[in-house]
Amino acid sequence: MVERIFKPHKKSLEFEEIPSHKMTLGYIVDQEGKSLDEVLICPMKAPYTYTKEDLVEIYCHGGVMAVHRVFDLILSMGARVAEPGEFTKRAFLNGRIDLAQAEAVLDIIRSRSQTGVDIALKQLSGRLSGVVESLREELKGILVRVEAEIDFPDDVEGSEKNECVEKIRGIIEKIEPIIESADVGRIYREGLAAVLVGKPNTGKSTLLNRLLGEQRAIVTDIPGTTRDIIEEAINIKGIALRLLDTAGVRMNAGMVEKLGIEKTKEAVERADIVIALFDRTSPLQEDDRMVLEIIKGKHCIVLLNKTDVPDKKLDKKDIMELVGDVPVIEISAYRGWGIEEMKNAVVEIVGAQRVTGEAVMITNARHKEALERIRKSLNNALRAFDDGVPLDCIAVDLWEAWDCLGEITGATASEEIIDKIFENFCIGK
Ligand SMILES: Nc1nc2c(ncn2[C@@H]2O[C@H](COP(=O)(O)OP(=O)(O)OP(=O)(O)O)[C@@H](O)[C@H]2O)c(=O)[nH]1
Ligand SMILES: [Mg+2]
Repeated sequence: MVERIFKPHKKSLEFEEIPSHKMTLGYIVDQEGKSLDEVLICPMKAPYTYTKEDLVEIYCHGGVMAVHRVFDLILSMGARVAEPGEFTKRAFLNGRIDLAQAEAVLDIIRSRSQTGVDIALKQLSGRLSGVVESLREELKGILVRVEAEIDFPDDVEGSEKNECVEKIRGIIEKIEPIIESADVGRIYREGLAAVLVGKPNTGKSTLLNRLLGEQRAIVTDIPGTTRDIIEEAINIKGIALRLLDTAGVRMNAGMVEKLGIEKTKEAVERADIVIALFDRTSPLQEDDRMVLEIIKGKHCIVLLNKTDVPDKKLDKKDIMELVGDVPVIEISAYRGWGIEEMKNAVVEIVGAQRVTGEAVMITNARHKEALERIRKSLNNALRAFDDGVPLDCIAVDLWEAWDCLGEITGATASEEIIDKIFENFCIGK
């Protein structure tokens, strides 16, 4: 089709002569010969393309009109808009990438932090798939032995069983750290919900503004300034944070403020991490105790704000005793003191140190769920070996684990799973 609508600037050049994977300049022209835009086109011959099929890319000028004119022309000539994820789905169906790699493409598009992209890129390069494939090979070795023993029970020695048990244990040991990495991985991909809480006037909005580097939230010395939750995205040392500034928590609040406080409590419930502020210039009050109550049991960082004021009425030691095993950091949101230390505490909570190594990480809930099922099946098999259960029953557990491993890379994934994955893609890609 493109040959009918593309006129190269070099008049003598026939469309078929344009080399694959090379850019050529020309016009897109409609049926009447009218030029719609000056463009670059890049024909790409199979199999070295995204989908392993013949592709052509057209680079229009930016803006809306030029793109629409070219787009409408192509549609009027019989092309159709790609379904969500269709290109990546074709790449998968044509065997260029496996399912885990296809999902990595989605993760790259959606990632909200640099590290999230790094993890997804590793997955796209086949790191996870490689591990899954090698685990499948190992499991296949075990299955071959178990099946052989079922078919020819007299030919197999007793030590075989011990060896299988050892090998299954080995697989479980390899799976466990990957499952554990999922929570950290999710945080890198989606970002971490961090909520600022404290009684009114402790400096929550000042801290939000400080971290954003702009005057986003209104700051006044009137307690109860923030009423509704303000959410902003920030990045702390590679970790994407959805930072929520909330209404100050206090006992004697008016109607509107009370509603705000309810929202604060809900936000704390849902948060991955809570940053609680206390004002060093005032002694601990009933409202502060209410805050301490709300944050109990959460991943928490405690900040003692306004350390720039010499007259301190709140003792760090007292607070440390009250909160237990939680970092307590002295800051001045106003002056920007202690902010670096606070950021390090956030990184520590997220467990970023686990990302830097060469270990395989997963970010995807589907992969985690599949790995958990594999671990369960393998543990069932181990227990069955222990209880002397007949081998054909043990084989069922092992086959189940085998199938689940295949679900991750798509080797044994059902059509339903595959469709669901690609539905999440944006149009086209
Ligand atoms: N000296 C000093 N003043 C601060 C600091 N941080 C905030 N303040 C002041 O404290 C007052 C309250 O600050 P906000 O940031 O509005 O406090 P908030 O916690 O958001 O208050 P609510 O929205 O009412 O819950 C303002 O007058 C700020 O200028 C600080 O580090 N040092
Ligand atoms: Mg505020």
